[in-house]
Amino acid sequence: MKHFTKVSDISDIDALVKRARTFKGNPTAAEHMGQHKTLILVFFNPSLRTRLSTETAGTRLGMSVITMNANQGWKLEFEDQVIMNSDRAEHIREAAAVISQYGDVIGIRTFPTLTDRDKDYQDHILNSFIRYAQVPVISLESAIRHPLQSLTDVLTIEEFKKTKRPKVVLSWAPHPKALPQAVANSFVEWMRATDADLTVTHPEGYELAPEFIGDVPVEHDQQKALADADFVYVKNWSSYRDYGKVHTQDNSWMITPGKMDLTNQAFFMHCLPVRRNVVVADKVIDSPQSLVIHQANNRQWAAQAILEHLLNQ
Ligand code: AN0
Ligand code: CP
Repeated sequence: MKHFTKVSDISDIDALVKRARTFKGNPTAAEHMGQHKTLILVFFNPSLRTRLSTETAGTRLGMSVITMNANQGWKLEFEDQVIMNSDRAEHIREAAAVISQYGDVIGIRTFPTLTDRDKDYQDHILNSFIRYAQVPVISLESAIRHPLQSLTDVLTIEEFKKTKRPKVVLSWAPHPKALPQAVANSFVEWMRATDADLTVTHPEGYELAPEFIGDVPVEHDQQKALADADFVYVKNWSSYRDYGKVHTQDNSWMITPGKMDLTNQAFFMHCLPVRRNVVVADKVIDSPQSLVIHQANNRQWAAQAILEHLLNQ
């Protein structure tokens, strides 16, 4: 059974991006293919873009869409052979099997613990759903990846790039809260699978997991990294090494007009939500070089292409 949780689930990224662009030009291109099929989206934490874009995508394919907010009150047990006398009222084995009785595709959104690195990097919650579900599962952002966002970002770069192999810089930025590495991990994973010249820049201590960064060049001098960039993708993440910790909120890492001046008139990208004047200065996010709303728009076409891909099996 096909699932969608990571780049290696896709054998032909170009074809998928092409299909997403087709949907962008013609949203009703496959308006009946999901008829009489149900999409069930389960959110263990809040979402604006992922929720609305995936609901829209399912509806445009003719699917019925049910969204379940599971961030309050629905406490699932994921461990096996436990005596279930805590506040966890239902086991993942039954929960995933039950959802599969009603849904033809299941989407799961979950955040990491940011305290238990091993469990997070096994993607314990998402993989438990996959193990016990009887239908295809889509990751709506897991503990360590955000593949719908990354597919969107590949699509957006494809639309705006002026050279075949653009220079793309992923820059860490400050943030007051500890955030997952998911968006950064996934972005690197997808950039490595496409034709891009990627550099990652972050302060010491924010190294990404070795299995994600691979041999991608890392430059600790942000200004050096930004030189001649065509795309600047900005995201905060907490430490992987000192797991889940925020070492610095050094605001000298914020993206400012002066930093964008170092680039090759680069486009500014961010997955949103973004903290203005912490991560990026107003002048940059409000400039014509900012692609953040294009990215949000593209979420629906990426989701539509993925849903069609999973229904076609
Ligand atoms: C989340 C994160 O960094 O993973 C969601 C991004 C899609 N961001 C926040 O919680 C602010
Ligand atoms: N970019 C993104 O996934 O946003 P949400 O958290 O609002 O879904």
